[in-house]
Amino acid sequence: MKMIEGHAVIDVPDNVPVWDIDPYNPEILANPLNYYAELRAKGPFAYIPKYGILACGRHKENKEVFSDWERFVSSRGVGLQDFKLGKPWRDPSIVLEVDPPEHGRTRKILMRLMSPKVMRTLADDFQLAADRLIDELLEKGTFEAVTELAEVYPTTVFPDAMGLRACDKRRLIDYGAMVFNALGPDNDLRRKAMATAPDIVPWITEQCLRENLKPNGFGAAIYAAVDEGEITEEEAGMLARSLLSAGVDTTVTGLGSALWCLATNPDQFELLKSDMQLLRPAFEEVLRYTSPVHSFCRTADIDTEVSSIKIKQGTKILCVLGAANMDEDQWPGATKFDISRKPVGHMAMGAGVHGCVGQNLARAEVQAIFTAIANKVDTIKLAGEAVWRPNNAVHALDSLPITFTRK
Ligand code: OVV
Repeated sequence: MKMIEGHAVIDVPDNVPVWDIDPYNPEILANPLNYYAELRAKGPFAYIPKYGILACGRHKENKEVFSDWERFVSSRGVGLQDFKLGKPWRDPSIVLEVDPPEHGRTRKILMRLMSPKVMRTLADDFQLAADRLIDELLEKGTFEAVTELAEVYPTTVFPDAMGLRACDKRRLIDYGAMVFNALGPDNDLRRKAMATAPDIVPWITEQCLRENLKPNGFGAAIYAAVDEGEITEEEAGMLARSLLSAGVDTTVTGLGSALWCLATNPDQFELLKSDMQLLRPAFEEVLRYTSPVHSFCRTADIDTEVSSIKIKQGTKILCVLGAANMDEDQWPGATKFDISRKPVGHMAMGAGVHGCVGQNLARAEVQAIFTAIANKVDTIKLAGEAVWRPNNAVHALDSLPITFTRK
């Protein structure tokens, strides 16, 4: 059996075009729109010979593959590596990298922590922190929105909500970036990220222990499930690890992209200020338009068929969520950022049983920041070039110079 990047290489299925491209090329990762459009134009799937995988870019197939956990499993890994054929770099996540019915048992616990009811108890603290940060940035006028806003806010409110006793902003952000880069091939991006593992991983593991989590946070609530006999002590540590893996870098990315959308679409910012009802749809449109998680894989666990294409057991499918979110057939005028669009069914938080479990928390953070901005800021302007940072699974800004003027 021929292997590439830890998975079996499949033959080209009938009626699937071969596309000689590297989706993990840093230039493509930084500015992916042309790649997204070309991938959709190829048809339901394209075969990528460099990795021996199928990629899908249209909304229809992305939705079908992502929603069907029985045929397209997560337990074989959601990156290029097939966990059935080799051991991953860390123990598999007990919520992301498992299938039902096991998945339901662990997911249920995280769902409870992230319920709208729990979010309401956090709202005042989140708003206070957002108001304070936006006031500080208004004092500065011009600032670097990635390091001074996007990275600051989640690393202020999340460790508190989690109940972390120690807060190392850099390690929290870099761990997320590492976990997401690890989903790609063994390229420079992955190797550079993994080089930080010996420093970061033991620190993360330690923060996930019961004694390092304060009462009242998400961490303590996870350990309460141990005391109820729902999960083991070790599983609690693993669930805490999931929150630290997926809860920081993603929201940092989403906030940076939200600022970029407002700065580059002043008419939409005016619209938002004039109608605060648009606050939530505005964030959904940010998600659709920028797709913070640009791609995730699934693995076909049986021989099957999607859109009349035969897919063999063991096939890795690169689901390019960013491309699905720009599909004109699903979103007319897709390349326009339009906060009145209400893009129900976007793929930025996934779909189906594995849909982002922290989405209420992400929305609560952005709600607080958008509220503070809409109340206090008159104009948002780019003060320099926006630069994107390549990552094998995340589409994030590297730098975003911004000028705020006061209302
Ligand atoms: C990168 C990522 C996304 C979602 C969940 C997890 C990780 C996890 O560790 O559970």
